[in-house]
Amino acid sequence: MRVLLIAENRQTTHVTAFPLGAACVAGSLRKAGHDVSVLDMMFLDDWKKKLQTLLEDFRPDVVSLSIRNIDNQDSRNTVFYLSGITGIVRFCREHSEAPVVLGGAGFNIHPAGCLKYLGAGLGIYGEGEQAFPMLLAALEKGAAINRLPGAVWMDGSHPVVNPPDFIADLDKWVHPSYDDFEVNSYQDYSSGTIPGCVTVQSKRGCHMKCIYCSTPFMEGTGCRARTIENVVREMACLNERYGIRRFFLADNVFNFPLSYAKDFCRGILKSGLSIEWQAIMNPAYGDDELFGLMRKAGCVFMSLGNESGAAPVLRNLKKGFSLKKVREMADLARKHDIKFSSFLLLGGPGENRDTVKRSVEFVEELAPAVVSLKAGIRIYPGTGLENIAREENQIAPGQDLLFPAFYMSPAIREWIWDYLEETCRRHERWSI
Ligand code: B12
Ligand code: SF4
Repeated sequence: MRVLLIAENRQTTHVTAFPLGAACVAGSLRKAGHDVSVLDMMFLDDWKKKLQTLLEDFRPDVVSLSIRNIDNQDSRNTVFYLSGITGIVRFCREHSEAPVVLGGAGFNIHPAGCLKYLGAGLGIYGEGEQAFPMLLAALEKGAAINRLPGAVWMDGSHPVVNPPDFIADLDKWVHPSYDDFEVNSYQDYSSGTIPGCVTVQSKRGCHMKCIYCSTPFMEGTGCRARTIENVVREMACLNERYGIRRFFLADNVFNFPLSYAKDFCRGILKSGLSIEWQAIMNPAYGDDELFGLMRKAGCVFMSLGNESGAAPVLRNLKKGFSLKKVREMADLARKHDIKFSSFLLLGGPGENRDTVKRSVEFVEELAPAVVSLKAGIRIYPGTGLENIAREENQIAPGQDLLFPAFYMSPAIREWIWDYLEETCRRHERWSI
């Protein structure tokens, strides 16, 4: 089939995020024998012109849309990106009769809500590599789709969502088609705090139980890893073919399993690649050997997801690590010359004036290169935080969490923003 795949994200918050999900889907569609055309909107000035040309010249049998973010997860300056995406779906409908299939990390937050809101007919919940070709095969044959894993469709005016299957063997299915994207532009364009880079992913899934997180739904609770040779080969190929030397590991938790993280670094060292990379680290796992290996292998920066500096709040968020461990990780990073950012996600259950103050003091003591302060936690459907928010009437009965809603401890609501603004005025590289 002729499949048009649109990567809609144009956000440059922190970084121009490489559309790795769309690249993975493009790769699997090509492998399944489809004729694929990709439209990446990130660097386009006039997407309508380009999209119209593609719809008219390529004449897709199916139009598919990769949705990365539905909102900016920001309780103070909330932006609901999905409203902008309605225009893209409408435009496709006006210029083509092809069915529109949705997918992506943002779509996975609330597949039923996205499908209905955008007025599209079909979607894939979860990973697209295996499920999307299966959906296309069914469409081609005119077969039923209601038993396909991850299939999302409209039954009259009601969206129906099938549970996803998680890919067991990532090596077999994950072959991102980087060639379909302007990888060099992603490396060259630095928009915010993170220098331009290209993303790679070595594993999926997270076993942790942080009460607000959507990842276990999207990627499962078991860790599934690619072989290290495979990931390193991909990075070497990007390096040789396009001169890519700055990478971002898109893994939710780079440093788990610890032995895998160490082997990954050893794999890069063995390959002789001269690159720089950064990763998202959970403070729960790490030792001197890991940090030494990371630095030698080219890691220059890590996002240390400590979220709070007050033990009772960490416990309530079910973060699964201690403040002692966070300090140890920061010390190791400093020792091995890896810069790091710290992130405070304030306002969770049990947060009060004392815990906020302790968190700020804790981060001052850590002295990261960059600090990001957020108050109010986005309530994602199906999470423990949703249950707490409902019990405390922070969300109304029946309130649809497609639209951004935030948990905010009542004890800090009145004064938190003034306090954070004042805190940022005292610290050069801290921001809200
Ligand atoms: C790495 C990451 C980052 C890095 C990005 C670094 C970089 N250079 O790219 C950093 C930390 C900078 C970041 C920033 C932000 N992020 Co972020 N990020 C992630 C993370 C952990 C992984 C994304 C990724 O690359 N995944 C790898 C690919 C392979 O997976 P995928 O995109 O999901 O694609 C698969 C499926 O979705 C599906 N699929 C994808 N497209 C399509 C299309 C079709 C047609 C089909 C059928 C299927 C399909 O198949 C793919 C392969 O299996 C996700 C969490 C997560 N678990 O997904 C959050 C996530 C995407 N981020 C999120 C958000 C909100 C943001 C920010 C807006 C936060 C902020 N306020 O700063 C910014 C926006 C950045 C931007 N410019 O867009 C949210 C989005 C949810 C939402 N509310 O909309 C997520 C889901 C986290 C969460 N809360 O659960 N992020
Ligand atoms: S460690 Fe990260 S990805 Fe895992 S559940 Fe917690 S916040 Fe989510």
